[in-house]
Amino acid sequence: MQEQLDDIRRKALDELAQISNVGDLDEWRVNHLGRNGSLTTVLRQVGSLAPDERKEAGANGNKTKTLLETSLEKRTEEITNLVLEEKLKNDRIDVTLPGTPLMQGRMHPTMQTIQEITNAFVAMGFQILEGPEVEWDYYNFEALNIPPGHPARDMWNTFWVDYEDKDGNRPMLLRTHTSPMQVRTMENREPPVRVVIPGRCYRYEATDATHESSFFQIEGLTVGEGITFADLKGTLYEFARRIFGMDRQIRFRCDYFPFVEPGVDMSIDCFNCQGKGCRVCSSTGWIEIMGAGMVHPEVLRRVGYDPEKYTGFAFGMGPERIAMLRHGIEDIRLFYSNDIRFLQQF
Ligand code: FA5
Repeated sequence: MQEQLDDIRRKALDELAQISNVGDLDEWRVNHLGRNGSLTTVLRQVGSLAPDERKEAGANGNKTKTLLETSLEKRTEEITNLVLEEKLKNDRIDVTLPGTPLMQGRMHPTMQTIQEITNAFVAMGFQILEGPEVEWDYYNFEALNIPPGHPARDMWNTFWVDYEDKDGNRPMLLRTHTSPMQVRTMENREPPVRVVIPGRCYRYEATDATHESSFFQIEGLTVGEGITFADLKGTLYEFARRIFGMDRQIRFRCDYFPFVEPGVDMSIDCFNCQGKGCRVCSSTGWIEIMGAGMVHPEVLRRVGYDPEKYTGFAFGMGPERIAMLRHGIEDIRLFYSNDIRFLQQF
């Protein structure tokens, strides 16, 4: 029996040394240590030996079994390590290589400008509000002294919404300016009012370098007791200095908007040529930046404010036009053409 055990041990260990993958190891285990394996078969004969041989044969058999089992464990570990090493060698990652850079988002230049402008007004005690882009004719026109058929409607080319009331009127539209929020704000609160309202507007425009069919405006409204045109000038002067620099001059000229009286447009002296005249200011020395005026008494009366007691001023500006002036952008259509090369500059 000792000879048989020696043979099995030698053969098994030789085979084991040749094995190089985990699957073959299992086969080896079944062949030698399994229920019908070579060693198990020999050990099964121990019981039939004479009692004086049995003890020694049993001890030798167990020794061989332990040897084969520990050799299997060792070889398994060796092979696992070899496989792992091979895998590491093949799958090696150079962690020092630069990765693929992620595109980093940033704020759109219009939004940056809106934020800077509204911040300037917040610093002067204004609150920021927002309002609906699909608006009733009443708020966009009628409540602002522009009844149906009024020629002032021609100042704002309009996208009407496909909705008719029972009389066949089309009372809904995409708002053409943020001024309807003047009325909505006053309907919902008592004076004093001091708000700025940024938001998107829509006009049926033939687009060109300074006109888009969808653009932003920032509306401003202040109503209280004893507010005068001097407050309008002082506030807008302070705004212009905060946004365009300390040395700016401002100019007001009469303009017509049905919902203010008097109405003005406000210009700043051209920061490019200091008022001398250049391409940026069309050689005038001045750049127009917004419409403004004292809130019309009729608008105040319509929202239930007493125009004998309260006065106020309102203004409306286009942030894209202001961004164009500040950054020297020549065409407003660049803002919304989704050209990442343009947007990445800001
Ligand atoms: C108005 O819309 C008035 N609601 C402004 C106002 C408010 C006056 C309160 C008095 C009191 P206007 O149509 O001029 O005014 O537009 C105001 C600004 O919006 C313009 O100065 C311009 O900067 C911007 N804007 C107007 N139309 C366009 C357009 N098609 N594309 C880009 N910006 C525009």
